[in-house]
Amino acid sequence: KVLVTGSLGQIGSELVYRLRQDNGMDSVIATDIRTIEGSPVCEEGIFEVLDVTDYDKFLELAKKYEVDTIIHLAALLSATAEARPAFAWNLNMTGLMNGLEIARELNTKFFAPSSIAAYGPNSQSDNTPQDDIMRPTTMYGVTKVAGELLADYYHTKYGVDTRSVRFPGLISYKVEPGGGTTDYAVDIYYEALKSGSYKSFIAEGTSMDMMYMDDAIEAIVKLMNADADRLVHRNAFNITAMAFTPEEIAASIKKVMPEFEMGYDVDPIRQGIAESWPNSIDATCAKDEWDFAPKFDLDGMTKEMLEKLTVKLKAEGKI
Ligand code: VAH
Repeated sequence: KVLVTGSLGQIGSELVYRLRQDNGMDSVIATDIRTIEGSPVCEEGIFEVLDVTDYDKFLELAKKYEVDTIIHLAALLSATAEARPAFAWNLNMTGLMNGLEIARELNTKFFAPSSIAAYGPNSQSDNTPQDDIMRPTTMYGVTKVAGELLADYYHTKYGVDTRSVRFPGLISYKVEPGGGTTDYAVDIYYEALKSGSYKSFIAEGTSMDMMYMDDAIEAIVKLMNADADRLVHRNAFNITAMAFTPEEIAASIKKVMPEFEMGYDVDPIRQGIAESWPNSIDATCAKDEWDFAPKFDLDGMTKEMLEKLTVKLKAEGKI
């Protein structure tokens, strides 16, 4: 059984759906700090309210359901963390430490995502290698590097089976992301359909790694099922499907919606965060050690997003 924290989030909601599909409705203990009326995450299968900073409750649930894997997704993303750095450190690191301690005590597998945000301005900018200098200048990035070091420590010192990936920006249509810097690449699809235009808060020419959510979910499942003997790295593997700038995703949308108009209203805070991250990272180790193989490129993602969002926004009466 798998316990998932942050199950109502952008990644959690899709991962819970996939794991319930793969292994049965009662194979997943979905948890989040809140409930959402009508969400299938809460209303189908097993759902428990959990604040991951509450060690006793976290341990109680892991024991009650005799979980063998913990997938810890509850955390603040980059822009939110930058606005509330002390709170972000406490949530991101206390939650992670609790999860690792419980994984050690109950001998479970453990996954908590890192991010391209773990790199900083003096990391190699293009095609950043798996093992490069990591001195991020955002609180989010600091929690991601600290998280990677903690997870590797629990593997080396206690033998806990910890595994992780450095996610790029994730694009999806089911549940909107919250508080990320790459969220412009999700917002643009909603606005293209709702208003036919979008004002990007990230400037032209700013390249960042991105991936469609289906590839991200497949990556988590594939890594957690990979043969441990093949893993040279553990926390955390670079993964990416593409890297693009705002004008490039706009051009991709224009191929489907020629009238779409792109504008810019740059947010200096999120632009500053974006500029501290790599333009593109290298995912060779993930491909070599556990056969990572993303399926969606930019035009494939644009086609899927516009099709699925049209259905969703029509059902919600928004277009
Ligand atoms: C963010 N979507 O923008 C997340 C992610 C690489 C970006 O970490 O904070």
